[in-house]
Amino acid sequence: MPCDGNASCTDNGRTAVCPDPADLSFRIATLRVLDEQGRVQPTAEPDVSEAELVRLYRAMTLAREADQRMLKLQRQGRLGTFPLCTGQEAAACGSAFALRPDDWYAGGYRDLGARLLRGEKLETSLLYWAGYEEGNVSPEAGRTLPTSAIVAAQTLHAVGIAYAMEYHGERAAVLTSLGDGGTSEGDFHEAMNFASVWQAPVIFLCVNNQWAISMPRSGQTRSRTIAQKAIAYDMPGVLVDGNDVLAVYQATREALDRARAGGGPTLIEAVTYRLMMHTTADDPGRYQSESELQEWWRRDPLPRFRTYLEDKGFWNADRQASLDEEIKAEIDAAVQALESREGLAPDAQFEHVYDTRHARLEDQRAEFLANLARESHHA
Ligand SMILES: Cc1ncc(C[n+]2csc(CCOP(=O)(O)OP(=O)(O)O)c2C)c(N)n1
Ligand SMILES: [Mg+2]
Repeated sequence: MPCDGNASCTDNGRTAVCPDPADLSFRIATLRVLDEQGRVQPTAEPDVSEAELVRLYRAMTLAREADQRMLKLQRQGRLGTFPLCTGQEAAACGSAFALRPDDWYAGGYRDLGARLLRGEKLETSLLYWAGYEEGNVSPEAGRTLPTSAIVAAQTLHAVGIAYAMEYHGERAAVLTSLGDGGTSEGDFHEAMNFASVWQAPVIFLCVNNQWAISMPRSGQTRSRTIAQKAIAYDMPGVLVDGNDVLAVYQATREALDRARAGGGPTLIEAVTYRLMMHTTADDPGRYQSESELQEWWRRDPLPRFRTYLEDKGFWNADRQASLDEEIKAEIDAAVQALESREGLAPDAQFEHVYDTRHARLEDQRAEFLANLARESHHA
């Protein structure tokens, strides 16, 4: 149950994570299950089996380790530019963990853990960021849309799907995720509006990582919370500690249950932090304060969830060691599969734009190839 701000949100770190509900002139439900040390608030603890909790922890760990390996690959020129998800595993994994296979998922570009939980192979994610069209296709992930690099566009797709399901009488729901910067896009507001008008079964998860590239959240909106934007659309808005995987799971689960039962959309704000660069093409040292970064590393969602699992007797150093080995082997295999592929032609970017070849695009391709030939001649 979302608390009223009194029960599970009273530890010292809370005000740095989300505003005190008492400071707001309206009511926004807030939710936290694990405090920053990983201690559980028993009345808020969701009922999840040991095996399922371990599956969730594994997905978070795989996302973190894959992210860090991808960074090395990119630095070695073996992978394209990509956005890092380190620090945001609880938001991505906790939300996707609440989905059923017959629900849809329409994510953004920083949701690796969610895609893995949906069943996408790591190799497919690597193919996407290496520029292969096949990276857009992951039948193993079921009802999961391809990665959206267009900020907030996926929220419209999600509402369309949710409306169609409602129309056909399907009792399933859609989860879409976007960033704090995405809430400045018209697409987001159009999506929220029609989701509400149609009472479509869709959950908007805003992963507030405090930054839109170098633009801080304060330069994005004057709203004290992003969750409160739900009020304008007359839908529930929930503020969760986005580094608390159980809180994200619980909030998403309740919103999904409500949506499937005909209760309409929900906006969830998961407050977290981008611990690495925006993408590998960014240098956050130019705009991010070191002390703020350190403050958020202290709230790292992974050790926090691990402490919870250890306290329950579900986890220990031996299990961690074998998981680390298993994950390393999985990542090695995915990288090997990527690198055993034939390389992409330099003009591969001109394929797949249209179903049939388009004269103007073909002119651009010819110009591009001519430039490339000229440059390599000079070199
Ligand atoms: C429609 C659109 N405008 C601009 C961009 C360029 N762009 C890529 S990521 C980004 C920042 C988005 O920030 P946020 O929504 O907070 O997500 P985050 O990257 O922090 O996860 C921008 C402006 C884009 N991809 N799509
Ligand atoms: Mg952001």
